[in-house]
Amino acid sequence: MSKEEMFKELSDAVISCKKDTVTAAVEKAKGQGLEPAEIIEKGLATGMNEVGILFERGKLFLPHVMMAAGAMEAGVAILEADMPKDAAKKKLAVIVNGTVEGDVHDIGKSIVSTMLQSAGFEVHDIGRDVPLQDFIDKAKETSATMIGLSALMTTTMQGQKDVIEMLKEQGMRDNVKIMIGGAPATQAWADKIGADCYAENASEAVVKAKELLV
Ligand code: HCB
Repeated sequence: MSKEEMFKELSDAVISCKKDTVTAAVEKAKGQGLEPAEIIEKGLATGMNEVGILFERGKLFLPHVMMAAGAMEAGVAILEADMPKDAAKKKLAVIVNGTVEGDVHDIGKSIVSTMLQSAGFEVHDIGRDVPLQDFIDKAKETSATMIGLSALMTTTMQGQKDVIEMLKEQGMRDNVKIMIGGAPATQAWADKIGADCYAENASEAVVKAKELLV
């Protein structure tokens, strides 16, 4: 089976909303030597985006989206176990990562945390629907030099801007770099709110976070 066919099988498995189908497809992809990052981004995440489109068009309903999300999480969990932890190695930087207040979407944010961690960052994932001040408090507590802010809804992306404003008010803006991500975020939005970088996906988040170290 070609890589493209395998990606399609992974994507279709998520659209099927069936956990067993997803985990079987992930095991098969692993067996064929595909990297965890490409299994997630080119396979599972493509399927999840398609689920979003079908939901928008009224072809799938919320329970289906929840089942597809659970199935994708089960697939990602298999891959997370294979990713290097490098606990003994010196950490590149400390990052606080979470999904902003009012927003429960956390699949993408968690993938970003895992990939940053396996790339050598010390990641403090503070979860989803996180009160905005908690990002700042956690950064102080852990001496983090980066904060990752995920928002999946147009109604919650304002939280990304608010954290930046709160950092300025609290005299902390120069101490931490801000990375933003999530489906409605763009480079233009990052520029507008004064974020240090925007990452479209987890691989890009690793590249951009490393660039911020320089
Ligand atoms: Co949800 N939902 N949802 N949802 N949902 C979206 C986001 C809509 C776009 C669907 C639609 O209408 N087309 C929409 C938002 C519309 C808007 O903008 N206003 C929407 C809605 C409306 C809602 C509810 C309000 C529905 C309702 O209750 N009526 C509700 C929200 C409640 C709330 O938050 N207060 C809701 C609930 C749900 C769940 C629970 C069923 C489920 C989430 C489960 C979970 O996360 N644990 C869900 C899902 C799964 C989606 C869609 C279908 C997929 C999101 C996803 O997981 N994508 C989504 C449609 C879409 O986004 N196209 C839909 C896959 C991951 C891998 O991609 O973009 O999250 P990602 O992450 C990428 C990337 O963005 C980047 O890297 C990640 C990995 O590559 N990235 C970062 C993300 N965060 C980063 C942070 C960084 O620092 C750097 C990079």
